[in-house]
Amino acid sequence: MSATSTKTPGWLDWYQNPSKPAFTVPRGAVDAHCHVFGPGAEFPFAPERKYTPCDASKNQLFALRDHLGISRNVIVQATCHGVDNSAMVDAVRASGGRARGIATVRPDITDAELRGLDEAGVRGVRFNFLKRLVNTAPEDDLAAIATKIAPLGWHIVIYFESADLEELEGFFGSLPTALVVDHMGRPDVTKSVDGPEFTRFLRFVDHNDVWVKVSCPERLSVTGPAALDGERHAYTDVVPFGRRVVEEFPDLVLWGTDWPHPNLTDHMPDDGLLVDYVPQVAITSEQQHKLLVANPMRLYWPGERA
Ligand code: 0GY
Repeated sequence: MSATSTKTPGWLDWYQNPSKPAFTVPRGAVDAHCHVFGPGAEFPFAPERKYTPCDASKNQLFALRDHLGISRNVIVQATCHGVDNSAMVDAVRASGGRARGIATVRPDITDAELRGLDEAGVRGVRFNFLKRLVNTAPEDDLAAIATKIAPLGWHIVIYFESADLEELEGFFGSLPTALVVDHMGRPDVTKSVDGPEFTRFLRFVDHNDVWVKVSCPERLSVTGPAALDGERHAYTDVVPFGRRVVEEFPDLVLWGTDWPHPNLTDHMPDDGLLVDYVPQVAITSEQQHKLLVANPMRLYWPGERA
């Protein structure tokens, strides 16, 4: 690999040999948030990236999918690849219809390029508002992208910090497509689930065309314990937030591993144990089926049987 592929100092690689989950996911389960990184030698990372990861290839992702008992993936363009969607598209194409993609595009993308992405299996774009990940695009540019993708029936995945929702929600409400929020809008889990910040988020979901990923407890947790060493009750401080969203919006929730877990600095979770987090937030088998199968199938494979 070239010198430009030297990993960011302190980078944690994804967990090798994950355990088998104790929780058996329902048949047809979808991992609706994961990424591929490179491999860098084949798909170089973007010059404007904010981090350089380890490789995480499509075949490694598909092996994890099979190991966890999952059927399908939604592969979200990672910021380390910028607007070059080729690694993600290559993975989606190689999945044989078992993956969909979320792209990152510029406002000057042509309709023909968008149709090419759609044909490959892309079903949305991601707007990222985290300053540590991207140089945030002006709202005019994002609105132009939204106008271009809306006729395809795509949606927009939004990634933001909870403290920024107040400023952003007017813009989000003006967008012409469904929205999918990453990681529950990144709540500060040291605050109350009934407090003003999370209440604002729940009302935002209620008043708009919004789906929510109840993902990334490993990123949001402050107290842990971590999904390591056989721990079956990981991330207990995040559970009330996930549970609240699943209970209020059972038909609008999605779940994903977030493999290969970019930018974690504390620990790298065992993905098998991460699956065991699911029944902590989706308690009934009906909730679990909606979260893992029915909802993602409706959004990403409408009309197809799980
Ligand atoms: C996530 C979270 C992160 C990174 C990215 O595309 C990315 O680089 O999404 C993060 O660092 O919080 O969803 O994977």
